[in-house]
Amino acid sequence: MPKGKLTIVGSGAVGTSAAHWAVSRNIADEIVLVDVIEGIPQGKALDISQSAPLCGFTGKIVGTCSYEDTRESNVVIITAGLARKPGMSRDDLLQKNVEIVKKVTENIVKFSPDTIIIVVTNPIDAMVYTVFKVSGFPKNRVVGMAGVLDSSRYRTFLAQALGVAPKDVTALVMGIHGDNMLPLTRLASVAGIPVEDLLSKKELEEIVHRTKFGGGEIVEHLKTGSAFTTPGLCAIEMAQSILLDEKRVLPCAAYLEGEFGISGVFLGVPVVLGRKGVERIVEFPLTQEERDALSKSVEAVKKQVEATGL
Ligand code: A3D
Repeated sequence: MPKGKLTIVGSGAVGTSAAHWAVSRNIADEIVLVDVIEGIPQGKALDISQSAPLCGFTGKIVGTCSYEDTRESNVVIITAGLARKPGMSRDDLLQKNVEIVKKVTENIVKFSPDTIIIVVTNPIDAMVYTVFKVSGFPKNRVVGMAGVLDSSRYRTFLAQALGVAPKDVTALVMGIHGDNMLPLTRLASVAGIPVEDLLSKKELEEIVHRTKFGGGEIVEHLKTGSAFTTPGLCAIEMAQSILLDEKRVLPCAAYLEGEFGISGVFLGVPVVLGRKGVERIVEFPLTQEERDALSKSVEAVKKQVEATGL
């Protein structure tokens, strides 16, 4: 059965990582890596293609600066734009990245009017809105990556504190990709056992705090950019669920129209991802405290969206 065509726009750190994971997981028949800098996507695609005999990739990988090559993509991941440096917030990237993301979206829509777009460029909750507005796509075909990464960070820190295998920890982070995100302690569990029964309140508070600032912690170490290996994998986790119609339940920035009592913004919520993109938002009851925390996320996202001028 054909798996489809995947385009990754932006061949920097995250785009290259995404291409690497897509090849190692063999999730597409064709992978197209795009950038504005001549030579970069071509060289990187060639390098990655030479891993095929070792990892079992059976498709084709193309590096290009021309959107002609992206024609009829089934899924497009947008990573084009500036990344954070120490001392910068995600909001500092907004104005420059809005311009980049607008241009990229116009080109994608021109050659792949039926595609599903996964947005990674920061500040993600505003960039995914930008793609939604500029593309004119229905809400199921535009989605943002952040919750998969924040939840994976949360699960990692919980597993480390508990001394257990990370894959046995299940946890959900909702809301904005920023300081006001909402790691849900109430729902985190290890093999079905609530973490609240295994860790103290203080330990859990420290883990929640580290999760919220997990991206910044990496930026402080790297100094020249932000996290890329796991962000690339998270985008591929989403692309794979769409291309292979896996119907995974993943936390993603999805457009809300009344779910969780919120409308008119993209916000991190659990969704079912399949061949049609965001096939369903999984709504469940929140406590008053969680609803209040989510409201703070909504206010922060609205401010970002206002700043885009869209
Ligand atoms: P970087 O390594 O600088 O790569 C960005 C690439 O985009 C460069 O190769 C640029 O040449 C390219 N580019 C710039 N303008 C265009 C354009 N118009 N068309 C095509 N390509 C273009 O950055 P990165 O890969 O580390 O990060 C990329 C973006 O992802 C940044 O905005 C990061 O903040 C964001 N990011 C988001 C997350 C989330 O969890 C949401 C995680 C990590 C990074």
